Amino acid sequence: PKEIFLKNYTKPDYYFETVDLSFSLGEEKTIVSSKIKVSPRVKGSSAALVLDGHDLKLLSVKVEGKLLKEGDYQLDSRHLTLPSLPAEESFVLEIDTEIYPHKNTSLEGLYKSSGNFCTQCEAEGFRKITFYQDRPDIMAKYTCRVEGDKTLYPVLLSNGNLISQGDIEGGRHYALWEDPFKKPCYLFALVAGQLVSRDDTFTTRSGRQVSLKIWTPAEDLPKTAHAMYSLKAAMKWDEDVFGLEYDLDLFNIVAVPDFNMGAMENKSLNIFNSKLVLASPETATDADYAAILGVIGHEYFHNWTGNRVTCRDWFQLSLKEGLTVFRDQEFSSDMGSRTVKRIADVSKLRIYQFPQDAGPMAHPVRPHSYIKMDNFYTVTVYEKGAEVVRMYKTLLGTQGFRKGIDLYFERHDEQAVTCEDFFAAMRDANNADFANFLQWYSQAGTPVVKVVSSYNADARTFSLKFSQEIPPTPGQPTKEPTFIPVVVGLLDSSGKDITLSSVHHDGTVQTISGSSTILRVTKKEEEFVFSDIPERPVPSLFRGFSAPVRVETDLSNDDLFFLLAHDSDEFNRWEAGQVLARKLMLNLVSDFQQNKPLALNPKFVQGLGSVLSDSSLDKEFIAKAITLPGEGEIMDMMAVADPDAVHAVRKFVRKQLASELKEELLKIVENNRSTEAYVFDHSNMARRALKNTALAYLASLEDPAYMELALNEYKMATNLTDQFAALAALSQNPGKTRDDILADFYNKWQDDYLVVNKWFLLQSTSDIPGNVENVKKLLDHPAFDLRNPNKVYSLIGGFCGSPVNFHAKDGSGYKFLGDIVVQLDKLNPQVASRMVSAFSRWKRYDETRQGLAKAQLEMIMSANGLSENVFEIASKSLA
Ligand code: DPP
Ligand code: ZN
Repeated sequence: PKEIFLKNYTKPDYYFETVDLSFSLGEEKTIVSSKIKVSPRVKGSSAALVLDGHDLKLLSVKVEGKLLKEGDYQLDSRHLTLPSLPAEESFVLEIDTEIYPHKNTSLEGLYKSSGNFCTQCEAEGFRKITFYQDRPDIMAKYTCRVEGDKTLYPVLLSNGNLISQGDIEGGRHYALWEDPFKKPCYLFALVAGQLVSRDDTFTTRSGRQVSLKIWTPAEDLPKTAHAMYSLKAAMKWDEDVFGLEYDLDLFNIVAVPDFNMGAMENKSLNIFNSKLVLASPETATDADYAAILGVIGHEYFHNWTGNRVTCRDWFQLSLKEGLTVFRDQEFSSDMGSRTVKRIADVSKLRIYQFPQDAGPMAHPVRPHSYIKMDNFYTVTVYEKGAEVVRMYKTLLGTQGFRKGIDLYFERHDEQAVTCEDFFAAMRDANNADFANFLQWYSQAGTPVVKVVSSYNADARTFSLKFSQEIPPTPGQPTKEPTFIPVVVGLLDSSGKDITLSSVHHDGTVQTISGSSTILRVTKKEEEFVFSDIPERPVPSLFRGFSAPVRVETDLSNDDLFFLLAHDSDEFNRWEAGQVLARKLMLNLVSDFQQNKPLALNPKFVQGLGSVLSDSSLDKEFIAKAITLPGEGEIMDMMAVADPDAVHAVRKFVRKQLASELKEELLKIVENNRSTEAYVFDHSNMARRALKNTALAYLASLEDPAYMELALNEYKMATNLTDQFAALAALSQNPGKTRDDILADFYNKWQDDYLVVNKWFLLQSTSDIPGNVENVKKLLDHPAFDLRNPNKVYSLIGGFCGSPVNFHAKDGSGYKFLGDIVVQLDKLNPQVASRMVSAFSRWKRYDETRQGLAKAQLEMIMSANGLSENVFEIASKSLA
């Protein structure tokens, strides 16, 4: 397999101006005809034109209407090369190919899902449709004619506007689509099938009437109301916040059950994994409703950040993804609670991205190289990339950030650009000094920032000394300091923010007014001194998580309890509780490893107890504040990760908290029930979140009274959020109640595949000892199918995400995954590669586990016909 490097980027020798595609869809094969107007970048160029192609049968090639003979071109398994061309001026290239969508289990290119045709081209799937320069800096105007059987495929969709349609002989019909905007081929889409639509309209602020359609099989149509609500909310929000309007008269969304990713932003024809479209109160949880809102927003926002302005090459992926994730985070914040959304996003970063940044697959927000681009649709490019965008906003403020965005579109509309172009727009629109900020794009690894504070009572000054260190990552043994914005406030002894007047730094004095300020930390070591501070303050650092770093401070436990109780920055109240919990759990882990008895610090119980009963707080905030850090987060902080000890400790702390706070928890359950119809809004979701978190705590006590309570909640529930939470609470404890209730739930929902996936997930993530056997049995369950990515993510992904059983010391979890990866790789390399990633941090564990995991990785590497996708992850993990 070949590695591709950013530093080797060169401009294409040929551009494509227009592309006319024609598909004749069939049951055994599909014929794809393309007619491309090609123009040389340099007139008279003698360069060869190299087209990508994969799993295609070439039928014919014509240049300027003249059929080429074998020998006029070269064909190998990945390319079609045309050596000598009439390259003085533009010319017309026509290619016919044959493809086999019904056999395509990789779910990239053109494939069938539940009997319907659909496409997925990003990153490099278009080459599985026809020979093409499959790279994002080739932007062309497309037409697409789709022809198929009228009964089997009554609906024929592609990008842009419908130009004409009609019947043709043999029971077939056609539709001709034209997209007026230039686009890279990764945004091409085609859908054909038996679908019906929910229709609505949106009038843009300049008066354009946009027809909105969400397409699903007929039986799912009632479950599209929330998706339509989300789409209209997103369209309005982008106008209000960024001044960005939709640019065509039609916007289509299609939901398909078999899809590798969450969704795809194809121009005017978004294709979605159905789990991110379909929802009803009975079949989807609050988390599903929120995810749908966020992802519908995300894909819609790509219309500007991604489609109108796209990436020059795939190394720039974060240019569109980091920015669009940032936009969807902001959208969801504005639609719900900003603090709670921030907590959820930061947790996600810590749980998934920090470990990636510390492992063998660590890569910068803009990677330097890849073997398979699909492997770089990562939490680093997406979530850390969004944090990088957020730092611009922190530094520039809302208006300055907006000026930067405006300039970005003014300069680059309909272009394929780079991360520097975005940086330059932000800088130039604001005359800003971004110091060494660009390091965020090129260096991997999570910076570790140490903060030491000191108060001088005589001088009334308070000093903060920062030092930063970015750990080595593969290929990057040493790092340069980067620009870290630190938002700081200082609390006085009553818990109020001190009004800040000035800060000294590097021989200069900056005047401040307000209760919080941004310190620009750009060096390896740096000191900031606040003046006129009347008493020793407690500093609240990195408010709102102002930079994606790990922070180590000299704050005492008393300081942290104080912040938990008083910080005016709600995010940092939560953070203080998490820091305390992490410290306390780490200490308990070491007690556990030394066979010492475990005891929970009563101040911690008190601290959480007072949050729990503080009626001035948002209920979802309370739910988050009483939720302990995950096992992975604790293991991350250990020299050698010990999944058994961490699991035992987390369970112990949960039970102890439940037992000491049970009266309060019970009150919460009782006071937060509702018999009203389901409403998706923040206050109702917050109420349910708090009630269900309390219920899970109570059920962990294994007390028959609380099991009865949970059983009752299960039976009385009027929506899936409450019902599934009660089921999850009950299924913590092995036994007959658990078995019965799981069976009952399956019987109730067996006809709804999305709910059944949740049922798989609940079982696969269980910490019940020896759960691997249960998961193996579920592989043979009639509702399971290895070809469907969602099912794989639920059953196999879920299992690997639950430390005790995946890391079972007998190696049974590793063996299970190794076998599955080899099987899965033959069907769907992208999904197999996601699964094999669970092995990537094997060096974090003890020697026995290391040996067992390594053996599985070696077994995978030796498998016949291994895909480049799995090869890249497995080989880098072993390196
Ligand atoms: N569809 C994926 C996303 O929107 C890749 N573009 O993030
Ligand atoms: Zn995206």
